[in-house]
Amino acid sequence: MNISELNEKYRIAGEVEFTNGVSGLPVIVVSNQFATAIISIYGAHVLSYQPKGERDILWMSEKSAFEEGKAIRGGIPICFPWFGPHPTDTLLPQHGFARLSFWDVAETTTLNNGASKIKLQLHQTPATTELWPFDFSAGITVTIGAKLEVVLNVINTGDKTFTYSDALHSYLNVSDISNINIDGLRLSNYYDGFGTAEKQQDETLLVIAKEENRRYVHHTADCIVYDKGFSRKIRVAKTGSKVTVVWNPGAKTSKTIADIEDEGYKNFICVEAANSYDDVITLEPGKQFTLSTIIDIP
Ligand code: TA6
Repeated sequence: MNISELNEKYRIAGEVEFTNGVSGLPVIVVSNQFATAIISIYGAHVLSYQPKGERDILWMSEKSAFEEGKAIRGGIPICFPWFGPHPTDTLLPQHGFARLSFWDVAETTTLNNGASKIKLQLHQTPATTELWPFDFSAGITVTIGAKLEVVLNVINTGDKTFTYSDALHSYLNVSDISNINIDGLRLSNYYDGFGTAEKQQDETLLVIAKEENRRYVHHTADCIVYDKGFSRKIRVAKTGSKVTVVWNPGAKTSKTIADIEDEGYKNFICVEAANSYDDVITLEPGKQFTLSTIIDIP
């Protein structure tokens, strides 16, 4: 559907509008009593969520590509049907094809409490089947209210059991990485990057003083990012996930990532709800599973 067809079918006057975003990629602009938000149809990707009177909760790279075939850097990329490199073929796209696909708009609704609900869907296509030989229906439901909720629901619509990993790869907007610390991870075990040695975090508040790529396992608690520069805290809650990823590339690695400004690493921290490691999801035909993240300023 083109922009005018989308507006005709799914526009909610004064609340939900479809338009061409950067480089013409179609986006959904939401504005209600709680917040404004922008969702890219490419990737079913929340680009911005700004509660009334607040700075954006999500970070977006000034150097992000907005181009079919490339991932958007910032916001909330959807990693599916694998998180990180493909488990057996590293030539396949990192973090799967969901963030590189155009999704279908399925629903726009105003909820009774005034929040806006947007639903997008993705099914197998010949291109996805080449990368991942299964029939599926994936839904992303974004609710923009006093909290931002992003829900990834996956249904096995085929006749073969499949296994997948996933993540809601939230980039949180912070004043400066040296101003923040993260609560909610104490006594959790984690892997460093893709390493195999499991460590335990002793400290209550995690300070990010260098590159970090921690995958906390058996972790279901909320994380709170305290940001003294912006005088706020961001809470990241989740359901359907036992792995929490905390990622910041630090100064050196940031310079090697083409779509992040050299100093860009200072302004975000990723706190991600994931199913990975011993929490990958196996779905028999007809079964479904739901992962969600809920982000707010408590
Ligand atoms: O979630 C952390 C991570 O998996 C890191 O290993 C890092 O590579 C990051 O995601 C970004 O991945 P991307 O493919 O978007 O560059």
